[in-house]
Amino acid sequence: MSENFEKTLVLIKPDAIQRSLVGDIIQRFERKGLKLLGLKMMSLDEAVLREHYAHLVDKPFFAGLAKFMKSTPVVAMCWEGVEAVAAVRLIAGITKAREADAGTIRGDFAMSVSCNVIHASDTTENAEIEVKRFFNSDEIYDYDKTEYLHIYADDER
Ligand code: DAT
Ligand code: MG
Repeated sequence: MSENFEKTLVLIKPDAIQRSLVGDIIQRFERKGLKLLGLKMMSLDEAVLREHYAHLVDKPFFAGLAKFMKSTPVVAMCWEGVEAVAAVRLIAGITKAREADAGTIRGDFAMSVSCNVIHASDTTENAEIEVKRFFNSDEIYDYDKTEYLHIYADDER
């Protein structure tokens, strides 16, 4: 397998859970051609949120962000593909959902800065850390996705 294959972490946030968008969101990643390696529902506590949002703990909105992220369980997913981290960020759309491009998940499903339906890892370094933060190694599945034969050219796989 090409070294360009990457794993990335996506969280479906509480606003999307409340608004019954889980299926629509998963479908976007499936239709793109990404491979699902891990999927589970989980509740996040303050400790994991302080770690996950370490770059934001000093912001005035952090308390509200943590309360929101604890308000329901989230759906955690690990997706794989060639340069998957950037590809997933692209289809996620920018943080401020009401300005996100139409066709992106945030652009199509959300209006808010904080209630923006999904989290997606922003760099390959962070993706590695974040997949490990939310998944044990035995929760990441290794299998052949036969569809890959049609998703990538021979020299991309
Ligand atoms: P992203 O989720 O696009 O990677 P980020 O890492 O800067 O954006 O922020 C993480 C989350 O924190 C973001 O999805 C929503 C929330 N957030 C960011 N900036 C905010 C703000 N100015 N006010 C309220 N919530 C904010
Ligand atoms: Mg981020």
